[in-house]
Amino acid sequence: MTRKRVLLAKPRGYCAGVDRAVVTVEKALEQYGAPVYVRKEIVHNKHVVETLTERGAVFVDETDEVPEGSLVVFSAHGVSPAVHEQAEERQLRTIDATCPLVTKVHMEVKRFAREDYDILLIGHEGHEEVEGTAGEAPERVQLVDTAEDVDKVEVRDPSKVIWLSQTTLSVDETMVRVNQLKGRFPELQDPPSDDICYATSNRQVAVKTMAPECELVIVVGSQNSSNSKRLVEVAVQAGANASYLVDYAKEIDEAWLDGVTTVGVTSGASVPDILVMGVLEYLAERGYADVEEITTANEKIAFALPRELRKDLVR
Ligand code: 0CM
Ligand code: SF4
Repeated sequence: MTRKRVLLAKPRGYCAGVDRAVVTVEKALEQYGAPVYVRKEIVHNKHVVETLTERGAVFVDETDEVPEGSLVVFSAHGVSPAVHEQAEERQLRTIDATCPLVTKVHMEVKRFAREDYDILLIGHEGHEEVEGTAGEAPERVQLVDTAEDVDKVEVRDPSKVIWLSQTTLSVDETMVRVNQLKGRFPELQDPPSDDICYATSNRQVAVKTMAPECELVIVVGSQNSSNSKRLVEVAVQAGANASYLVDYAKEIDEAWLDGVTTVGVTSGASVPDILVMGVLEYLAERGYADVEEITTANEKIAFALPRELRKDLVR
C-alpha cells in the first residue's frame, strides 16, 4: 500500500500587499486606539476580519457609515477617486492600504485614459478591485469578465485599444480572454508590465506543479477571495481529481479523503499560515503525517507601510 502523504505548496499564504494591509490596521489600532474604521474587508479573509474586529476594527461598506472626523483605512483592493472625495467631504482621516501593485494598475488606467485609449479591463464583475480601478476613468474603461463580454465591447478606434487586468486572476484564463479580444481587435496592445501580480502567479505555479500528483487539493481561503478561488480551479485543471476551498480545517469533509493517498495543501494570498497548520494537524490525525513542501519560488518582496501611518509611528 502506498503511504499517505501531504504535498504543501510554497509559496502560499500572505503576500506582501496583504501583510502590509493587515499590519496597517494593527498599527493604527495601537497608535490611535479603537475604533479604527475600515472600508470593506481589509483583505478577503474571514479569520483576519474576525480577529481585527475583536481588536477594535470596525468594518463598514461605505464611508458614509464612518462618523465625521474619524479615521478610516482603505482596503488592500483599492478605491476609486470618488471614494477619496467622499471621505474628504466627510472630513475623514484616511490611511490608504491599497496594495502598491493595485495602485500600479490604477496608474496605468490614468495614463492610457489620458492618452485617449479605450481600456479593456479583464476582471470579475462586482469585485472591489475592478470597481476601484475602473473608477479612475469610468468613461474609458470597459470591464471584460466572461467570453460573452468580449462580443459586447465597443471601441472608438481599434488601433488605440489596450487591455489591463485585475491582479488576482487565473494567468491561463486571462490569456484565453486576451486571445478572444485579439480576435476582435488585432491591434490590441498589451499592458506595459504584467498586471496579475507576482503572488497570484507564483501561487498558481506551485499548485500546477504539485496537482498532477494529488488526488485531492485543499485550498485554504475565503469564498470572496478571488486569488484563492483561482487556486481551486488551477488545481483541477492541472490534474487533481478534486479540489475544495475551506476557511478552516473543521470545514473539511472526511469523505473527501476516501481512497486518497496524496493530498495537496495550499492557501490564498490573504490567508494566515496558522490556518494552514490547522489543516495539516487535521490531516496528520487521519494518517497524513508525512508532509513534503514543494517549493517553486522564494518570495522576498516587502512593502513599506502607508506614509500617512509611518509619519505617526514612533521609531
Ligand atoms: O483580490 P482577492 O479577492 O484575491 O483578494 P484577497 O484579499 O483574498 O487577496 C489579496 C489581495 C489583494 C488586492
Ligand atoms: Fe498585492 Fe498581489 Fe497581494 Fe493583491 S495579491 S495584495 S496585488 S501582492
